[in-house]
Amino acid sequence: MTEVVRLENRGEIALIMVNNPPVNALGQAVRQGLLQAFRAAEANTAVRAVVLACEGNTFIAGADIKEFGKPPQAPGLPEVIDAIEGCSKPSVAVIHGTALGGGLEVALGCHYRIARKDAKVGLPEVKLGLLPGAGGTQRLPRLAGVAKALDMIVSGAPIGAAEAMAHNIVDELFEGELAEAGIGFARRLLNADRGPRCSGEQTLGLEGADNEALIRAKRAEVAARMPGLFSPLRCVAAVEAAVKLPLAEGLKRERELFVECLDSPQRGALVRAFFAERQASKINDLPADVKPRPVTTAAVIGGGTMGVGIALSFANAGVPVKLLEINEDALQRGLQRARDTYAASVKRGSLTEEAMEKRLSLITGVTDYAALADVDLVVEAVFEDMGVKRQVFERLDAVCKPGAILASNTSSLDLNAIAAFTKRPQDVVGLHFFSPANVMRLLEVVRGAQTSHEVLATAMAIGKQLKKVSVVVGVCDGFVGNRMVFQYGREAEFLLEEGATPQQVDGALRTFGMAMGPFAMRDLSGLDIGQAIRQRQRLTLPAEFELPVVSDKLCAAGMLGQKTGAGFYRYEPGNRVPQENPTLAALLDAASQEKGIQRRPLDEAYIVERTILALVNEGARILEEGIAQRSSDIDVIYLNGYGFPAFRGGPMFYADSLGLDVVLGKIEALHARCGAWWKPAPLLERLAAEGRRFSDWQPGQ
Ligand code: T1G
Repeated sequence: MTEVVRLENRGEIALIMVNNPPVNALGQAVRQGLLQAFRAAEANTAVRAVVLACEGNTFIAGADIKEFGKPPQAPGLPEVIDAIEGCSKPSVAVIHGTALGGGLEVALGCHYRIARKDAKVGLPEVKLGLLPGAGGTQRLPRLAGVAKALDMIVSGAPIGAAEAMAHNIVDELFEGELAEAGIGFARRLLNADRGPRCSGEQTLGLEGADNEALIRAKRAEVAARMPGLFSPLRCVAAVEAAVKLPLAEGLKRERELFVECLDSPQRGALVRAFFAERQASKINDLPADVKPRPVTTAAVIGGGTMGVGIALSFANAGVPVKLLEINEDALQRGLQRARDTYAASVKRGSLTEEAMEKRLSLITGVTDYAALADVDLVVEAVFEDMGVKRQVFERLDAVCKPGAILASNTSSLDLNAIAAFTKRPQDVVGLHFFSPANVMRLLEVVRGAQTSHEVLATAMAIGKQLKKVSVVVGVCDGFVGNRMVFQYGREAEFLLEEGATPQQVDGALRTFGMAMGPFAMRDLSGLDIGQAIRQRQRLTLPAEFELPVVSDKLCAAGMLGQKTGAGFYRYEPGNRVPQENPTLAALLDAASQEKGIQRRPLDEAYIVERTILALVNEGARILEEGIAQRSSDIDVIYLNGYGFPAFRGGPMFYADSLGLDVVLGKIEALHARCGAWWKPAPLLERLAAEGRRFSDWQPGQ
């Protein structure tokens, strides 16, 4: 065996335990150990059955993702699973935690499976740009049926143990100790004289449905809903092979398709995104011994859209939260908004009435600051005005207990100035949620100049508790996400003055993979927000930094986007689908004439270059100023808060994939053509000259 796989004989039953923290990933030593252990059990005549279980929090959670892209090391996982399935003695996989990817495939190679009631099983490979490459696409349909297999493999979403049992993936549920449950089940198999049962030989799942139709429908669904993604269609093709081919040939076809996915650039981007999200939780200069403060009660100031969304986030995480508004009427509106939000989830079936009431019971409405004296954390979510922020933070400073953390949800104001309103700047931090705060996973944790290590660690811990993807950012106008999106939106608007329409710009960026085009996004958030920022910037911007005029003209005409029924697009009452705004063409002509621009058709590549490279250039400045710790943090922000396509890895990863010399060349050409905004960031120039990538760069280099 190896140090990560242990074999012990419990009478006539061989117990194989995997112990490869933190998630029992199937690294080479685990594969080697499993192969040796099953061969030893096979050879031992005293052994009549085999039980496979894992130490730690979970059954095997998949292949070792860190191995992808490196030369394969024997034994391969398919070889290990063949040995398991081919064992002449019945084997039982004991599942707890999350049996994912190769972990579930190992379990499917075992002859029987039992699962702890709170366990989950899944095949999330598609989220990494892959497909199950060790028999999952062939064995799962044979057990669970083609429809269920297609859903699980194409979505990558795990299912609970009970659902797995309902679909023949798991034979029995258990509670309590793993090895005992497995050995007990194995003994009952032997007593009932039940031997090996190979999943690969099951046919029940392939019968009784029009599998061809199911596959056609899923293929059409993937083509419509996941344009641009490489692996989902290959997932469908692999399941189709299970329907059409015997197991051995199906496994070969699966392996071919798996290698196609492994070699695709999308796998590289998606795997990097997986690790980038986990890397973002690490703070470079935070001493290892810093412990977060306990947060058992919270409060939110402001019952508007953001404030209620934040309060819901705490309630969803089981944290009691007080919602403070300035008067009873405003408070009741806020509490009603909370109830309505949950009621919509109940109506959709994604929340039970009971869960809704339980969560609502965690939200207490108050109007008196004195009620906040005992809370551990307060998040201010009031109007974006420094005068209002000052009033709130002075009150909080006077009322809240020593050690309470005072957080601001400000999206662009100076957190250091806000901290200065208090006598405890070390306890002030920014928690920038994204609307809707109870849905969006991204949380920018804004580190003030005086924010203490402990408060920063606590902010990251509360972000994880709220199931957010937390990224530490520094203090500047717009932090990271909004600072970059301002450049992106401005360039998109300049394109309207040069000759494009909103439909063309949004269409080009949707084709690139953005979840939403910039103009549909701005109509959603409201054009007046950008107008306020532009007005503030006009006071300080040097003359050579001109601004576009189209959205100002729309604001002047009262067209602020969805909330007024028209902006860059027109909206029918109660309908959010963007339609052409018939008054826009004249307005675009006026804007172009005002700028002395002869309108001309623009191609998609130019539209993508003008907008995406604007993100990259600003991201390089953000890195150099130390506002973000690493380029992958910027990418995590864009993947989780701005709809950047995960299969492209994020703006900085995308630039690295183009090559920074190529990116610099394009930005220099735009600088010559479009002026001051396009001055290449010095870091970009340096890295390009040195032949390096953003992902190679560390602060201070
Ligand atoms: N390989 C390597 N490292 C992994 C890993 C994996 N599969 N899963 C997690 N880690 C690391 C992670 O980087 C982090 O490291 C630590 O473990 C804790 O992770 C052949 C080809 C299991 C639900 O996609 O979904 O099998 O930051 O913070 O919140 O067909 O990890 O501590 O240094 O996420 O408790 C398929 C991916 C692989 C599962 C646990 N499997 N992992 O969540 O902890 S492809 C997956 C997860 C495959 C086969 C194919 C989650 C989790 P560090 P964490 P968590």
